[in-house]
Amino acid sequence: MASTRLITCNLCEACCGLQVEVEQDRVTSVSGDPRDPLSRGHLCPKGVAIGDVHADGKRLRTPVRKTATGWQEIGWDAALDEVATRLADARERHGRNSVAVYLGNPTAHSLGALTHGTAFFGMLRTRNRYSATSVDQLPHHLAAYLLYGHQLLLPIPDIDRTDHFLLVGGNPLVSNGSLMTVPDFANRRKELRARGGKFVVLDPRRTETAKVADEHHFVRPGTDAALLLALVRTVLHEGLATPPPYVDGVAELTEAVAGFTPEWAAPITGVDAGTIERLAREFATAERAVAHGRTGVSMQRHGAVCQWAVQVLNAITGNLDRPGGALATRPAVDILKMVGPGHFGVWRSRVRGLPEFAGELPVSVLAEEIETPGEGQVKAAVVHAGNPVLSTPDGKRLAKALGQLDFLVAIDIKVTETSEHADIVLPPTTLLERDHYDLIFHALAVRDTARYSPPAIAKPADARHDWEIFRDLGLRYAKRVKTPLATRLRLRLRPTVLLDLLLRVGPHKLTLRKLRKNPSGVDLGPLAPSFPHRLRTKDKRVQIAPEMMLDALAAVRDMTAEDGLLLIGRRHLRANNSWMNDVARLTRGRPRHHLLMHPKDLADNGLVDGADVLVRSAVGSVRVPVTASEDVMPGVVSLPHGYRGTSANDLTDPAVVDEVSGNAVLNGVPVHVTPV
Ligand SMILES: Nc1nc2c(c(=O)[nH]1)N[C@H]1C(S)=C(S)[C@@H](COP(=O)(O)OP(=O)(O)OC[C@H]3O[C@@H](n4cnc5c(=O)[nH]c(N)nc54)[C@H](O)[C@@H]3O)O[C@H]1N2
Ligand SMILES: Nc1nc2c(c(=O)[nH]1)N[C@H]1C(S)=C(S)[C@@H](COP(=O)(O)OP(=O)(O)OC[C@H]3O[C@@H](n4cnc5c(=O)[nH]c(N)nc54)[C@H](O)[C@@H]3O)O[C@H]1N2
Ligand code: SF4
Ligand SMILES: [Mo]
Repeated sequence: MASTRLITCNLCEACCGLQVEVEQDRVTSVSGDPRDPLSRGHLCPKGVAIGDVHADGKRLRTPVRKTATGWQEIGWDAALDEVATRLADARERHGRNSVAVYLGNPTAHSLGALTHGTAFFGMLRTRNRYSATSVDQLPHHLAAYLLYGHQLLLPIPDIDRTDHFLLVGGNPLVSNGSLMTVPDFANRRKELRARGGKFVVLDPRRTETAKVADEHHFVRPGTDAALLLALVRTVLHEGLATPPPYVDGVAELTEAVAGFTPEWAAPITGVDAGTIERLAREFATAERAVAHGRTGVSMQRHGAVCQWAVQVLNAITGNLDRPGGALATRPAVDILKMVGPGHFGVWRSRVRGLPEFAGELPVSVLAEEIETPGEGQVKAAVVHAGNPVLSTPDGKRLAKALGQLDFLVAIDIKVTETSEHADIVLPPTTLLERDHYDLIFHALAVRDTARYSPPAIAKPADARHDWEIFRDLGLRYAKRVKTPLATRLRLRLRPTVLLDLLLRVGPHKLTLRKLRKNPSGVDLGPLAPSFPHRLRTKDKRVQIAPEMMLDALAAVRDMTAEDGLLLIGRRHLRANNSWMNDVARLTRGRPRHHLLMHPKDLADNGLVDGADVLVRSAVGSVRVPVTASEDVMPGVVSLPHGYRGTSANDLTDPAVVDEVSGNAVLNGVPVHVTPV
């Protein structure tokens, strides 16, 4: 007998409400839930495949241990005992910083990993904490921390009410939005057009999103800081600035950006000076405008300056904290109260001296921290829901380093390019078997809503949820390492008990009961102004020109027009980072991990459309087929990340980071392409 269940998809940031038909433990069909106030019936091909992740024959159902003859299934008690013992041993022998932690992307998409993982990882008290943040959005958090006083106080584009949307380095038609949870982007874009609004995209590739924009301009990868500062300079220089009264430092800013003229930026960025001036004027004079910069401008050499400049552009044009501009959300669970405001550079990495942010080090230093002997060397590691061998710079080197560890445990649903180096893999249940409330992405959405979903499929008796894994690891570890009673008690509470508490003390005073009664979600309304009182800065004011950013301008000023091929990434609607490339439903048709190159560059380099080519960078090479495309800017090649054997991160270089934040530089990587 089939039954219909309502779930919240957690595969990307869009949080779509889905209706799934379930027969025993199988999903037989999936559709969008039209009653969801945020996703409004939207779903994408990955959502359709959510049952395939669950049904995957290669998914681990029990813990496995590596032996000389291959993986051996072991019971939960034996696995958890061994992991807790080995981690405690490493700490006793080599100190607490000898145990590293890497948290991958799905961590942020799991209720139980957030409620219980944070407690367990806190118990390890290591400074060697890493996550996908530093190959993704670290510059956003740093900008929010400096300007608004909290790493998670990220103003979100009010796309449903704006008249002018300027998007730099994002592809929401494919990604479904990022740091801007925006399901159903296609229709929201249509509504913007119907209101008479304008949509402008700046991207080195004419992407799926760029194709539906009113205007698209190619930008040379890694040069957006020059472009954005020239926009800021034009607004200020032409007297178009209308910052809100709680913004300080506009005079210092005006002086600091005086030299960043459109004429200077044009040859560097490839966007002509007249266009830069016009874009600045149109943005500043639109009734309601908002700029948003995403991964294209955060995983690049001046990522922090870019994300700061995006905030500056919104603020000086009066579009910060106003409808149709960028506004702080007011989610049912106030994550600003759960997570600290952040801190920067309180300690530095042992080998290279890169700064921590909010307790994490940039993952670009992980391999060297494992390889380099001495006090504080990483000897053991926990990888949760991550695949850094494919997702972080010079993954090949990291794989080798992981192989040298005394002990590695991976908490993952599969044996992957990363977890294959583990001694033990602990597999949690999948989304369909556990309840879900999106603690993070409700707080980053273009509309305030709240949705709780109970499990759609009962978990087998011997399976463990991720929170149960953390609970059982934590309680075992606490037998070896002195642990506060509060932590031990917290580990024993179910995530839903914590969730109910958080909802009750949240700004909307909701309860789990109320959410259970409204399985398609509760609408809490459009984003609303809340500054300056919700600012977390000490004086409730915004210092728009923080010293750290002004200091960083010197390096931007040194930029010159350069040639040579630069590598950028690419996402596909039917792929999800490194881990859904083996779902049959999604991978039918032509392979899509080819290199895109402009026909002129093909000819200049003596290459043939469709042939295999060798892409070489400072750290490595990959062999892939090349496809001619006028959709990439001349001088740019594009390769998606996340593919075994042709990993883009065999080309990216951990030695090169955004000098301000330490974020990896994954876009704008110098490469040579030759025939094979
Ligand atoms: N060159 C280049 N590199 C990039 C990027 C790029 O654009 N270009 N993008 C970067 C970005 S934005 C990100 S976020 C990172 C992602 O980097 P990572 O988070 O390191 O990698 P993912 O590919 O997301 O791997 C997720 C892992 O979690 C496992 N998993 C899935 N569901 C669950 C679950 O419920 N529980 C557990 N425990 N495990 C689960 C999957 O099997 C997979 O192994 O990659 C970054 N790397
Ligand atoms: N289908 C699908 N959806 C996803 C994911 C996925 O793998 N597949 N991953 C999820 C994750 S973890 C994230 S973080 C989000 C990312 O969400 P987005 O950032 O919206 O997604 P991307 O496709 O990486 O978009 C980055 C864009 O930046 C452009 N770009 C590259 N270099 C530069 C540059 O130097 N300057 C400028 N201006 N642009 C540049 C690229 O061409 C690309 O179009 O997507 C999420 N959603
Ligand atoms: S857009 Fe994202 S949340 Fe929505 S169905 Fe697709 S993967 Fe799931
Ligand atoms: Mo990401």
